[in-house]
Amino acid sequence: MKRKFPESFIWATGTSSYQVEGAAFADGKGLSIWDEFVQRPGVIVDDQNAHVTCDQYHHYKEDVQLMKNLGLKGYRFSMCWSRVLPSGRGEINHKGLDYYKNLCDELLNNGIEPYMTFYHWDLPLALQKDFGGWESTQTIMYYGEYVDKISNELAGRVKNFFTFNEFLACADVGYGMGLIAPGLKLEAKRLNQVRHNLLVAHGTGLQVLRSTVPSAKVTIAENPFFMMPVADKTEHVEAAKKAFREVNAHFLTAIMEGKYLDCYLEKEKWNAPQFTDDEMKLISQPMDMLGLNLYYGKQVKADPNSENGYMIFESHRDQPTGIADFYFEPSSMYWGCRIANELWHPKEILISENGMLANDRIDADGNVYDSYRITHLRCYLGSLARALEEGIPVNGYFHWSLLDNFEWHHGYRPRFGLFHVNFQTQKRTPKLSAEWYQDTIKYGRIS
Ligand code: GCO
Repeated sequence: MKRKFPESFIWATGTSSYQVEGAAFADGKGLSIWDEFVQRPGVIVDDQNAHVTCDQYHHYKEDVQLMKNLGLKGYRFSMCWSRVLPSGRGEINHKGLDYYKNLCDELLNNGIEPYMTFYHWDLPLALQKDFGGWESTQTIMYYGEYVDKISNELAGRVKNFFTFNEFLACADVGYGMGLIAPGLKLEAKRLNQVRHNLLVAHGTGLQVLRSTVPSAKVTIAENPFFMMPVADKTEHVEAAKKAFREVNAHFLTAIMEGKYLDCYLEKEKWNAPQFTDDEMKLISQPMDMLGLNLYYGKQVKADPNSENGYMIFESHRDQPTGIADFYFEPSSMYWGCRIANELWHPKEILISENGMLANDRIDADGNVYDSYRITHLRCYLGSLARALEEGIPVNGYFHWSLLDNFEWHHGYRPRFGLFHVNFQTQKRTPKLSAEWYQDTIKYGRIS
């Protein structure tokens, strides 16, 4: 195995607005559902919030230099909707928008391509209060207006857009389990409608972008449940493909195929979402690439005796894992790309997220020796190299994350960055893994 990456490969990192920006109340920004959610006692570990976090709002120039030194070709960030449209609608807050214009200019001047996500979970609070957030079609309409206004303003700077980050987290974790904002626990019928509304919003955003920035490349950053065959035999591979389609029927499969699978509609029965044929067409407009947030997958075995023909093995407690339920499954990288490619032939695949959380610590000598993250990178990128060698059109890898940041309801304890952040002083320290990533980018090969 050569384990070489092509010259054109997009080496990148990712972050999101609420997790890194800080400046929660600066320059006319409106509140988001996260600004409200973090105030509820007990919902975030240690009752933390991201009012300041890594303060990228004020440190973006320094951060772009870190990226440049790594040799990055791309940076994925998200826009905070309520920073640019404080109540989610109406007039643009130009001070807020200027931040993103400046960030893009700084990136472009340093040879780094901006990849912007329109929605990474921080809905303007006003849209939640006034309409019930994603339960309402009003929010879909305002999302379309938001994409319209902003893409017109940023055309010329941003050529690659993600409409949404992770439907599962937005809907199931936010409106079903209530673990992240808006912290609701809806019953199945209402939850399914939220899921559907998010897909319609994606379709609306994509349609808008086709007219505002026709040359832009557009996709989603989605984290489906990935499936891997227990062995590379036709029967298990076919079983894994079938499981992948069916388990992700309410999000990715619907987007890629323009329909809800019968198995999903039958399972949900009267709780199934209401939808129209036109909406399904909107949802499934062709995308220019497929962004996959890929952390791990589950093993699947063909099982002729079961109703659906397969058996899925849930992650096992004896499996290698990090400090949270993030299992170490490097081969999910190869299988995730291969199965998505065989099922739907996307024009291009981007690994829009992959990374490792850890309890990184600064050593007595001031360094962070995260050799375990190097192990992670070696193994996952080795698996990705296999996908490339087999001709699967993977075009980029966005490491999550550039910096340690606010990890949602887990607060600041799990660290994901290539750079350690001291949240008191804002000092950034490159970890050992940053050196490894820099070297990998430079030579396009895995050491
Ligand atoms: C997600 C989000 C990121 C997370 C990352 C690590 O995948 O949950 O896109 O915001 O921080 O994935 O959990």
